[in-house]
Amino acid sequence: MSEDKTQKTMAAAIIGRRRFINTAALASLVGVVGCNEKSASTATPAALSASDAKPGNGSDGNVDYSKYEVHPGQLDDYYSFSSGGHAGDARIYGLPSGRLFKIIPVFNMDCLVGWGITNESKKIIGTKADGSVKYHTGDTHHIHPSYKDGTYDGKYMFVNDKIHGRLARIRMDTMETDKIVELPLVQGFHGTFPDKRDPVDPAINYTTRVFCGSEFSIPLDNNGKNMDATADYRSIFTCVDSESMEVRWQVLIDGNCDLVASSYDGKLACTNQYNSENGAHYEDMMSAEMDSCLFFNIARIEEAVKAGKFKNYGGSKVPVVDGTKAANPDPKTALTCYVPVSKNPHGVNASPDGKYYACSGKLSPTATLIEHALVLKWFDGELKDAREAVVAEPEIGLGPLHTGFDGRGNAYTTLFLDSQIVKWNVEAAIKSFKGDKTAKPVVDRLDVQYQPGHGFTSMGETKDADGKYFLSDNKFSKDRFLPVGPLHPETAQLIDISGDKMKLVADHSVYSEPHDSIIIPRNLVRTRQVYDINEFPNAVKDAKDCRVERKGKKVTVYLTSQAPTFGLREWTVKRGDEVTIILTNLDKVEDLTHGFAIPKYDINFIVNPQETKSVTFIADKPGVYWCYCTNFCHALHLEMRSRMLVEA
Ligand code: K7E
Ligand code: CUA
Ligand code: CA
Repeated sequence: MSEDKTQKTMAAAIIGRRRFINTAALASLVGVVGCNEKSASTATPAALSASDAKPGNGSDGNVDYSKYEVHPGQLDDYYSFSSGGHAGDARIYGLPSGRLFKIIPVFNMDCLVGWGITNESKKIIGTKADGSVKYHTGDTHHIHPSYKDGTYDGKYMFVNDKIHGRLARIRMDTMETDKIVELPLVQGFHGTFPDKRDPVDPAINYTTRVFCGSEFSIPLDNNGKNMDATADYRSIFTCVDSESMEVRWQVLIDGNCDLVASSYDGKLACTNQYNSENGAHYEDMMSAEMDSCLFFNIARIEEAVKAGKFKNYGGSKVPVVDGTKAANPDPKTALTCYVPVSKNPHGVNASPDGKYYACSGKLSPTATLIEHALVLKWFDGELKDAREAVVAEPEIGLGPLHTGFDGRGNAYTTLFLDSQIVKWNVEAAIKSFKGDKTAKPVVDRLDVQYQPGHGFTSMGETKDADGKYFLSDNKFSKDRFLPVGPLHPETAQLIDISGDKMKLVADHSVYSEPHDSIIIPRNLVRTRQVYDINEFPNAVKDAKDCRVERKGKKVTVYLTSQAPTFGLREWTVKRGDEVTIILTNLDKVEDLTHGFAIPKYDINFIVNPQETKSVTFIADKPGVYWCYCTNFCHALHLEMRSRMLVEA
């Protein structure tokens, strides 16, 4: 088919389906979301058995798959860091192999590493007055590393918890969560993005702020007295300090926040709004033809905070400035700019050249392209209308969600309903928007299996986008893998975008449910192999220091591990004692991790080389307990044990 004919056929298909989606009753719309024509025809999952699977579906005779294999002993070229959704964790994969390397516990409990079990991890997660973990669940949607001068500095990654409104920080040298903050006045904290340089002081060109958007509006004083006055519900935009992880300031807004993007010059942050209606029910949330992409003028907000132009709400001490439309009538002093975009947008992504933001339509078959410089002009009072900042709105297909960029002027958007990735050219989209009929924004389409959510390009969220890979994190896998019961794995499909045509080169199964990910070349990630024993103030630095100390009913057991022994062969406590075990791993050899478990006391954690961890529990069950090493460390690993006697 000629390019022109392809374009026409695609356009006809889009328009045909668009009419359907716009006129369909709400009930059928929900039907479309759950099951489109393509996915319905591919498989009947309930009846699928291993022998029914059709290998080769989507495979292409023109692709040399061996180019993307990673052979035994070879290393991957890229890391992929992924948020784990309602598992509450974050994951590290290798690309192109798709091999899973590590699951980083963040908001969830993890009995392998002892996250949520050790005193140190409980302190990070947060505890109730009685010392028990405050929340056991988390819902991680977005993960983004810290920046220096528009690209990753390898220092931190930031992850959100949608459920409880928390932001976590992961240290990239150890790949462990080291701080968590709970945002005040927030429910449904969804989008998050670090700034890419400090906007106030040009000399500071690294991440100092992390922006957080709250999706659900709630009464500002959520005291149980207001269910129905939804006009008083509010959504809040939050800024967290990347070093102290304290909340710096918040902005009261109209409508809600969804995804968040930050600019490359540090001047703006933005969030797409799908519920500018402030509706409480979904039909209310889609009643308006247009919603917004809301921009925040960071310097003005920080000046307002400094000048004391803020309020406090709901007992929180965090300054809240007013970013509502009513409070910001003059663009020249406004803290916020609401750019109208088409109906219920989903993601918003900044292009690597720093010039544009792409907002996807979700309920409109379009992407809206907003120019950074024009939003700044609006703030200078030079535009009549914020809508003038929109420079393109190409029709790209049904259910557009997230966009990645290749650094060569092309955008790649996931189409949830069409189960496709669409590649479109930014300059062509701008020309077409200006009325140039010869400009054809859409340059390629590729079917994915099935219903893609996030999609992202290698280094695509940095100024160093390399245009090599696009990964499509799909929400349904249906017939792509051996059936494993009603809960299917999801598919992460690797697409080579280095040529004119996208090439699907691998299906990777991923544990439910990956949300967002990023792809980083391996040379930007520098991890440590051994801890510094001095990092831990409570370290037991010598096996000779192992001992039991008693202060009343409080007993501390100082313990070391060194393959294949623990520093104490046995020790005794009394029933009712509050026992704290401090364990330092004295082994200095890379990869020589030990574990420590006590039967019936629900204790299980690991200590990496030169690391110290501790646990505290009440010795309420008399008897002899074998405390054993859980991590295979030595030929005498099974013999690596110690005994605790709890005297009756
Ligand atoms: Cu990043 Cu799924 Cu939370 Cu889009 S959201 S798909
Ligand atoms: Cu130490 Cu196994
Ligand atoms: Ca809406």
